[in-house]
Parts: sequence; structure tokens; C-alpha cells
Amino acid sequence: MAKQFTKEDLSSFEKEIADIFAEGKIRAPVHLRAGREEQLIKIFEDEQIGDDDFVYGFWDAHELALLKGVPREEVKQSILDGNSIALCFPKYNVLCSGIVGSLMGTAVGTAWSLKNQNKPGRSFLFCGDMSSETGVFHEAVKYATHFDLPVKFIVSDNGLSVMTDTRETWGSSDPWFTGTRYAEKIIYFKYKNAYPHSGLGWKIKF
Ligand SMILES: Cc1ncc(C[n+]2csc(CCOP(=O)(O)OP(=O)(O)O)c2C)c(N)n1
Repeated sequence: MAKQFTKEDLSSFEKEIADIFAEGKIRAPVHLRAGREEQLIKIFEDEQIGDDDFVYGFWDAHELALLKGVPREEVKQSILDGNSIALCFPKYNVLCSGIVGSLMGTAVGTAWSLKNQNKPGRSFLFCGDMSSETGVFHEAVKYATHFDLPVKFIVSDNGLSVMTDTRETWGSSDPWFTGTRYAEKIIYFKYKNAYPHSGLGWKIKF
């Protein structure tokens, strides 16, 4: 994290994007998040996520790109260009995808490679609660744990998968990894998203 971020820095960025989106000027999906700024800032600070590290995210990665050090105007321009759902800034080691479950193996593969080539840097994969219940997430955490790879999985739990209740879906009040040895590789927190899953809640939801 190149500069010190405040909650206001992140929330005002999302608000600016929300306003532009509301004017119909972004002709692509946009996923906005509010309510987890302090947790994300703390994680980047605690983990000292820096230039050598890789950040993997999904459709909701505006805050992650900013925290990783991508300049504000670069993030904004990419969103205006229609890339919000899969922001990628290879120069800053920020790589995202709009496909659920698609980057868990990539994050682990990066960690494997860094470790075995004795290179500095770690992988950090940020995903939602439903993504963390997928089989591929479980496999990735299992592999990373058994081979002690430099990767952490950060789960931002808003309780929902679009509009579906994650805990009700899996019949458990806790994530699968709670109380297991795999929890060591995972940073988990709950939040309530002040925005709808995607867009501003009108037209379509997906
Ligand atoms: C393979 C695949 N299936 C379905 C979708 C549609 N989809 C987009 S986000 C999402 C919900 C994921 O929930 P969660 O991981 O909890 O993310 P969050 O609520 O934090 O956005 C779904 C089902 C998708 N992008 N990719």
C-alpha cells in the first residue's frame, strides 16, 4: 500500500463512480461496495501488502486496486472504459475476474512459483462468502496449507450471493473453515454492503 488510506478515500471513490454510473455514462456492469473500508485498510496495513505482492480479486475490486497502489485516476479510467467487473493492472500485480471461483488456483500457483523460485512476494486472494464455499476455494486452501505456500485468502462476508442467503444455502451458520486448521490461511470478516450486489439496484441484477 503506497499511501495511507482513510475510509473516506475509499467511500468517496465509490460514491463518485456511483454518481457517474447513475448518469448512464458507464455502459458496463459495475459492482459497488461500502461498509468494509476499515477492514480492508486494516488488512492491507497488517499484512503490509506491497509492490512484490499479488492481489487477486473479483467483480468488486475498486477498493483493492486503490489499496494496492494503482493511481486513483487509472482505476477510475479503467472503470469508465467498462472494466469494473474484471479490473486488471498487471504492472501493479492486481488481477481480477468476473467468474466465480476462477482465480483461486491462479493465486495458489503464483504462491507456489514465488516460493519455489525464492522470489519475494505473496498472493492475496479476496473473495466473497459464497465464493469461499465453492469446491475450488476449498481445494486451493487445502493445497496452500499442506505445502505452506505464501498465500492468504480474504473472505468479505456480506451474507449474500447476489440475492441468495449464503448460510441458508449451505445449511450452516458458519463458513466451512471455521475451527479447522485451514482457517490459518484465511482472513475472515463480516460486513453489510450499503450498495446492492451490482449497479444501483434498478434495471438488472446479476
Ligand atoms: C461461474 C459464475 N457463476 C455465476 C456468476 C454470477 N455471480 C456473480 S457474483 C455472484 C455471487 C457471489 O457471491 P459472493 O462470493 O458472496 O460475492 P459478493 O456477495 O461478495 O459479491 C454470482 C453468483 C458468476 N459471475 N460466475
